[in-house]
Amino acid sequence: MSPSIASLPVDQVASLRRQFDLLDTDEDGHISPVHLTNVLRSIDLHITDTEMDEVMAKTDVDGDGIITFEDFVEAFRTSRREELAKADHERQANLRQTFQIFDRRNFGTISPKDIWNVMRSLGKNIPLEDIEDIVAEIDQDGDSRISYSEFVQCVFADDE
Ligand SMILES: [Ca+2]
Ligand SMILES: [Ca+2]
Repeated sequence: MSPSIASLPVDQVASLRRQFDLLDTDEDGHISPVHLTNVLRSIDLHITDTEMDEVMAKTDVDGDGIITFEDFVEAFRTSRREELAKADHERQANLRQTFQIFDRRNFGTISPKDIWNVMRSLGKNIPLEDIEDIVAEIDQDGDSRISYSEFVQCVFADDE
C-alpha cells in the first residue's frame, strides 16, 4: 500500500475503492482515459474536451496515461486539500469583514464605543459599561481595545 493510501482512514479508503471499482468496469485494476471519458460524458453531456483533459490530468497524478487506484486516491486528497484551503481562505475573509464592520474608522482595533455604535445602529441599546466588560475579557494586551488578533482568538475560542 502506498503511503498516501495508508495515511487515510480505513473507511475512506474503502469508500474510494468502491467508487474506483465502479469506474473500473473491466476490473483490470486501472481506469483507462477512454473509459473515464465515457463515464464523464454519461454524467455531463456538455463537458468539453478541454475540461475532460483537465480532469484526466488531475486524476492521472503520476502522468503515465492510466488511472490506478493510487492516482485516484492522490487526486482525491489533492481536491480535499484544495477545498480545505479554500474554506479556510473564505473563513479568514469573513472574519476580516466582520472585524471591519466594527472597526469603521480603520484603526486596526475596536473600542467599546465602536461596538456600542454598531449595536445601536442595529437597534440594540446595550449599556456601554456592559460592552466594556466584554471587551475587557477579550482584550489581552490591556489597551481596552480589541485588536484583530484578539478578535480572531476570541472567535476561535468560541468554536471549542
Ligand atoms: Ca497513472
Ligand atoms: Ca487589546
